[in-house]
Amino acid sequence: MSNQAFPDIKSIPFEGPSSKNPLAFKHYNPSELIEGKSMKDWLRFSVVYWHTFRNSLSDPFGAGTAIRPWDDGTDSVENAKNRVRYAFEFTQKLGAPYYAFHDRDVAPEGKTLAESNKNLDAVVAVLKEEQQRTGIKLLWGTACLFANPRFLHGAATSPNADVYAYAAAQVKKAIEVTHELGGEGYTFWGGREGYSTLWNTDMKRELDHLARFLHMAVDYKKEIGFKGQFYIEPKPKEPTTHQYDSDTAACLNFLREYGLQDHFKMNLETNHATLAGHTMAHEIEVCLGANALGSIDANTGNELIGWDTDQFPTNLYLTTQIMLGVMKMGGLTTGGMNFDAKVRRESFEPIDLFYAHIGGMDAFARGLKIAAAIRKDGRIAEIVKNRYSSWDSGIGAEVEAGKASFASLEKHALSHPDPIQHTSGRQELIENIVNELI
Ligand code: XLS
Ligand code: NI
Ligand code: NI
Repeated sequence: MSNQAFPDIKSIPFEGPSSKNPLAFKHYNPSELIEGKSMKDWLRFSVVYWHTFRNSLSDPFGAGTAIRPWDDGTDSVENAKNRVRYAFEFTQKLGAPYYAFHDRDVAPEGKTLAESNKNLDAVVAVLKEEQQRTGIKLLWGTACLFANPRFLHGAATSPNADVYAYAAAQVKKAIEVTHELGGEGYTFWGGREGYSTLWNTDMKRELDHLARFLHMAVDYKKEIGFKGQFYIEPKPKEPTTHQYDSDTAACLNFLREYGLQDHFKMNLETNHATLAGHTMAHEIEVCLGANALGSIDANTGNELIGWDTDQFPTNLYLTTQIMLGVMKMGGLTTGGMNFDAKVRRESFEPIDLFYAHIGGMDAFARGLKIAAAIRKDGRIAEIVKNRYSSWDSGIGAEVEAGKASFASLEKHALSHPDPIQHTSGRQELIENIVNELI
């Protein structure tokens, strides 16, 4: 094993659309300005530790296939520390400015909580060194509250209070190390917060506990002066039958019900949106309406498979719609495009990690350029504007201003011709314009 995992790769250059070099970007040109902001700043790419450096690519039917020469195959702290160097080598050569991790991805769990914390501290010291050496920053940290069997009934929604306390202690530590590493956010994905069957579940009590848990997290964040953004990551099912954070609407309702709405934004993941029976564009719109779009787990599912396949995003309609949403809000602030995605079990060679990320980054760069073209073109915006033009004056404006009543609306309806079949929706025309600009 050399002291580099990829000694033959210096960095992934931008070579433009005509390049045939598989280890070059065709569209992601970090310094290129789009609407006055660099691609790098619009996209804020992030590599995830769990899939890219820890996923063995096993599935329920077979063992892991991933070849990762830099791993010695043990779960030792030494190996974990060593792995950090290779993770940063990869991320730096790729040119991604951020990474994200779960506590248990980066450091092995010990026999006791105290030992796990000690292991984590040892690896965090190396993460810190590597962040300083490379300038790569932490997008968000999180705690793994789903892998260990102690969490089989959930963590913050466990029926067992000792498990709940353990989970709180683990999150406390994970927030501390995220803070220490200058993380820009902290994610709560409800690993097993949900139920397998309602027959054994007191749902209301579990939700109350979850809300308490999050309130304590907010309190602790303030106490230690952690300024990063808290995110909730919606997902409707898997591993549980029903996850409480099932979609953005459910999360927003929960946060409002428990007075937590000022402290959390969403970390939206495409594959979770589609599992919920929504498009990613739908989830983004719901967030935008509530000023709650925080960050994006950039992946995609498979249309024919009903679980979280976490594939790298390559669909330009998807990336275009995501970027239209992000541009509408003027760009992400603390969040980024976080590749919560894994290579297929058949793509087991280390170099496949580069191909996967390059493809995802180029797909988003194209999505960004196409979204900018759609905005500049203006025809779609014009169609939408015209579709609502009856609200700009007259009775529509009166309703919007709160000046109408059922009586005034009835008077209007009786004195005007029947409004049958007004403006066409122009869906096909809009789709043609999108295809023209894609
Ligand atoms: C799993 C989630 C997970 C979160 C982080 O489906 O996507 O990876 O992003 O805990
Ligand atoms: Ni995710
Ligand atoms: Ni996921």
